[in-house]
Amino acid sequence: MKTKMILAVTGLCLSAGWQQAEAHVSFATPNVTAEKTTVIALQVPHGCDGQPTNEVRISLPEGFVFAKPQPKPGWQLEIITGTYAKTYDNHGDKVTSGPVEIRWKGGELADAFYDTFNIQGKVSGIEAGANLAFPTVQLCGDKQEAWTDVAKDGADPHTLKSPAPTLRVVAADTAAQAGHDHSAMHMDASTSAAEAKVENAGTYTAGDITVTSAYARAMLPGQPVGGGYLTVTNKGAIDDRLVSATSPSAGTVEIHEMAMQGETMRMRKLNDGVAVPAGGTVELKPGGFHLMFMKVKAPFKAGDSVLLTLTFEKAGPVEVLLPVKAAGTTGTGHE
Ligand SMILES: [Cu+2]
Repeated sequence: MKTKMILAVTGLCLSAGWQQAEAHVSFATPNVTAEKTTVIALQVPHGCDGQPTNEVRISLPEGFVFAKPQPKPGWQLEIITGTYAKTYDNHGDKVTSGPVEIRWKGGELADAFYDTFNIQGKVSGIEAGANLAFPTVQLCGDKQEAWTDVAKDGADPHTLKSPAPTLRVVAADTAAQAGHDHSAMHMDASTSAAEAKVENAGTYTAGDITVTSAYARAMLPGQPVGGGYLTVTNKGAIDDRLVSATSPSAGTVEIHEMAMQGETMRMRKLNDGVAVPAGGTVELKPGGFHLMFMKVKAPFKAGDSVLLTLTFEKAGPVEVLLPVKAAGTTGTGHE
């Protein structure tokens, strides 16, 4: 498959409904609770260039332990074991080795079909807010599809051509609280974890709109644009919309969306901004909606703060200070 990243500068008429999950191998639930036995569901949305999938291989990262795959009718299982880098406690037993790769083999998943592959396991010894990548390969006869690109720490997944499916680790206590409520609370759990990770992230309010977890990425030398991320919550009963953003640190600030259209990852400018429905929460995050600082006056450095004014249709302007977090080794995909 040719996955290309295209910066769509023109007003492409993209139909609603396409999502990253439709084209990439990904997990059904993007968050995983630390230190709790859980089932993760890998979604395989298509074959390799139209060929049916005969084998799915998933590598388990350090910190995802005591893994047990769920057998699937029509597929044989192979579990490859290895030594863990750390020692884990399994109900009092010290465990130093276990499954490091799982293979479902000998099946036939037609390109027109979708399926999930489940693994029970536990995330242990990993900080909340971290991302765990599970590099995955689909084998289809003599073809293969490798989902093995992993963003370097702090890097923007914008630049990944074939991203490995990842899970975001959520703190056990936050998720436990969320568990008492309906599913919408899970969003709050992940937001809290993200907040906890960003130092000095403030809460900014105008009317019914609250902005939290705001940050910008440090820019690499020669990188022309910077990325900004934040979470917007609308506590009101009326739909609102983030219509524009400005910053004294940049010539212009654009509202972008990164998403899969068919098999192509596209970046596009949202001229109408982003809707924030009544009672809803919208996350601007790497790989999804985000702010793009264009014509940046001086490259953002870790430890700096970037002043940003967001303008909402109903709530009006909100001033937000974005702490700058360290960048990884990759850019934003806007070069
Ligand atoms: Cu962008």
